[in-house]
Amino acid sequence: MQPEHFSACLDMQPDVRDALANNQAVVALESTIICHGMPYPQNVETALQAEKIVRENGAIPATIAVLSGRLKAGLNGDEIDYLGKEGKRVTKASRRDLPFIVSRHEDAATTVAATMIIATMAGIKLFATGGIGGVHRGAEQSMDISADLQELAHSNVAVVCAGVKSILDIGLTLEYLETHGVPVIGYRTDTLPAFYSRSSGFPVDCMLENPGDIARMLRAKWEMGIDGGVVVANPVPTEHALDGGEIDGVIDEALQQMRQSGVTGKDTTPFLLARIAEKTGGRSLAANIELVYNNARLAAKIAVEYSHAGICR
Ligand code: PSU
Ligand code: MN
Repeated sequence: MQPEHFSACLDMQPDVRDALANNQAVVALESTIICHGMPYPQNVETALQAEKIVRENGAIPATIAVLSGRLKAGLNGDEIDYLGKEGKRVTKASRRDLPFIVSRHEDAATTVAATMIIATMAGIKLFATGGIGGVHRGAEQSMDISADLQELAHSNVAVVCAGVKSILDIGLTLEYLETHGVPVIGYRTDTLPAFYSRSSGFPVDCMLENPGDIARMLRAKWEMGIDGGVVVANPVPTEHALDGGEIDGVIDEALQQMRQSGVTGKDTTPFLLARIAEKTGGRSLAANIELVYNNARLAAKIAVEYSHAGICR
């Protein structure tokens, strides 16, 4: 399989490069979740364990970040540890930020959008994370809509996530995805999961029951030349789910604190995640970690099926 774009700024880890050259399964993992989504040391433990789960399920993990201006498709353990310890001192980079980071030889943690860009350069089709960005509540005033959604509109990468958190406007996020032609698959669920809880009540476009069906859907989309990403929504495992009503109350309080503290822009998601973890006594963090593992597992299974699926041939 040839990378879709070659970039002289891209470094691929040897096992990632070899796997892609041999049409073997690879799963991208993001790094904003490491630097801005979780505290140290849970962030490093989660990132390493997610890589292990990807391997146990037959795929090669490629954790993506920018180090000294080099786009990295695949990090080693020391690099993950470095990012985890640096945490919020590392810039959170989305599409608009990458040119500054690269030209100034800086480090950056990549959001879903920036990770999709680098995955596309490398030729990686499957990507596992916790949650995607979306249309924020009150976006009709703030215009705060994550660049993740525009990237999903254009980049040919499937993002396995636990749905959309209710720090966002879930209904508007789904409308935005529909407008841009981004399919939303529910894995064994017909409603969109709400990250910490298993259902938001909003219907998904299509429920699919197994990784092979998802892989064939992806082949069909991209072999027809219908460019753009796909959201694969995978509910948090039942035993780790939080009660939807409780978490909504916590999120409402956190949103109020955010408005009072004047936090805006790209600082909003990290601020809200930290407040929610405080208010749930760490239970939200435990759920977050488990849903990342669950997504890494599913993404690896889809990547394996994708590597031998052929719908149109
Ligand atoms: N949701 C989480 N944890 C995260 C993020 C989202 O539960 O760490 C991160 C992802 O990297 C996502 C980014 O791409 O936040 C979205 O940020 P923004 O809304 O600024 O685009
Ligand atoms: Mn934003």
